[in-house]
Amino acid sequence: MKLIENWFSERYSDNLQLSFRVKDQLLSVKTDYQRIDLFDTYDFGKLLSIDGTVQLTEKDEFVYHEMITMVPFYVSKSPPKNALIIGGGDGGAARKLLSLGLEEIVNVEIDSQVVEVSRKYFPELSSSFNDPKVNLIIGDGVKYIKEADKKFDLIIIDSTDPEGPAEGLFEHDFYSSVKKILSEDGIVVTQSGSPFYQPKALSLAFNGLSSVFSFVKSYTAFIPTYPSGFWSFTLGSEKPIEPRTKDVKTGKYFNQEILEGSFSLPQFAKEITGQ
Ligand code: AG3
Repeated sequence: MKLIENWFSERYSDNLQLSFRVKDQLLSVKTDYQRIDLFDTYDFGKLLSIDGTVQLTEKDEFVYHEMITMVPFYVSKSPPKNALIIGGGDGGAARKLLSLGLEEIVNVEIDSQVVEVSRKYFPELSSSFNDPKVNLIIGDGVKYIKEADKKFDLIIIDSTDPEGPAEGLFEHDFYSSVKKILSEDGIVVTQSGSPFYQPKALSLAFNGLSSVFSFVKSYTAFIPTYPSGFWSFTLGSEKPIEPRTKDVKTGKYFNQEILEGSFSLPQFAKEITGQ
């Protein structure tokens, strides 16, 4: 008879958490940057957590990875040919970009252990790192962007939340160095948190990008394993951000209607972005 059930919980506040019943804990390591845990959950398959926050699960990673790649791809003035990913050590964003036909992808992840864990437990996502079109660099994204001597059509900030090591990725100075390495029609996207539970993440990203770029827009997606299940992303560009109206590929979440509809924000979210 089994007497003990095991659960992993992400705590949202002192009074609220989301719990996953787990079959097993596959890994727990403290790296130079953060704590990484991996669980085998009943409902969502393998789950990767960093510092106690859900980063991805096998079952719903497709929503996040499609939305952080396909939306910027299909709203940018001309189709991006090369891209820079900051974070994204699981390989999920790079994998989607390859499927969109990008010719060159630089992926800068600060923590080599995220890559190692993903290679072992999420081989489908991390297989993108074996593609010769992807250049994986283990290093500090902020430093890379400051020193880069080439331009990118698409820059994706696939980071953890702005509490902790990723804080600097939501600041004006960082966005202005991003702008310097974007090509003329280029576009940047960042994950910007749950509008309901983390309004500060969204306002930081929106205001930070607005202090640097002429055009800034936020959009949202349904991601069941992130706080509140309602997640935001924010784009910045020097060119108008307009959804393409034809020849748009379909994903498992993404389609033409989502491309347009994800920019319709509930009033409370609009107000966070000061609109
Ligand atoms: N990076 C963003 C995850 C943010 C989740 N936040 C939370 N659970 N509180 C996802 C990495 C996937 N490539």
